[in-house]
Amino acid sequence: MRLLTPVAFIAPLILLVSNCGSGPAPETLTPAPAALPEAHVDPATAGSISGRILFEGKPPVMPMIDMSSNPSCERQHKAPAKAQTVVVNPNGTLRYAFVWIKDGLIPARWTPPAETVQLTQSGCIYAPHVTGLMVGQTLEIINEDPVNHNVHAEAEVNQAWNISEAPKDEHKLRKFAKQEILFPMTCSVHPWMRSYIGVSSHPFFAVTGEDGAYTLKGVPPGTYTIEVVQEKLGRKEGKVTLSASGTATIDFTYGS
Ligand SMILES: [Cu+2]
Repeated sequence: MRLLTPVAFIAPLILLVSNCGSGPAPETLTPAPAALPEAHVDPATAGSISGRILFEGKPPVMPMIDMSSNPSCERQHKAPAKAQTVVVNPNGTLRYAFVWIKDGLIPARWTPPAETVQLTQSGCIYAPHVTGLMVGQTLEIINEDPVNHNVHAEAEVNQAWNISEAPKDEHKLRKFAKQEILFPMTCSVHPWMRSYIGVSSHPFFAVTGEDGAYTLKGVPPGTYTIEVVQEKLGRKEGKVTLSASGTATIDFTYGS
């Protein structure tokens, strides 16, 4: 057996001693950036901002999605599914428009809700087509299909990622660290699969539904820039002033 020399015994002891010095701890050398104050909304003066996202002109015809390359996907649809790139509701409004307060809020740290936001792969289509959630909130990704999907967050401000999700797999949970409005969520297996994610640092955002309307509730009084983002038709913004306990309305109109 090889005997250890006295030096081999002493060296680790010297290292231990040097680590117990009385100098400043490393973290005190680089002060943390000033944290934003926690957001506070006075319910006595909060109001709401609402409106509709209108579409003027002839609605574009959305193509049928060709799933023939994957019969397991195709079999789940009685009739071919339509692309959801531009969806005009029967009342002449736009569905799947993301609306949010782009500017005007006092800088603050907003706490995300504990509830997860679900994104489901069903019939090899993402549902909902557009999803909004807060920075730090959990996105729960579900695969209801009998096929493998590959969930690809094509984020640019946030870290992009690409994960596979097998049928009946455990739901994948992901959070986003930064505000980013909007970025595509695609599937590397099925090229037609495409949805959009909006990550907001505050809770004042909405995605329009079948009525093409939105309401942002619990907003402090102030003057705000409201922005609408539509994946194909682009961005529009407008200013609105909300009085204490008031309601403000701002509509946006896209055209063909
Ligand atoms: Cu897929």
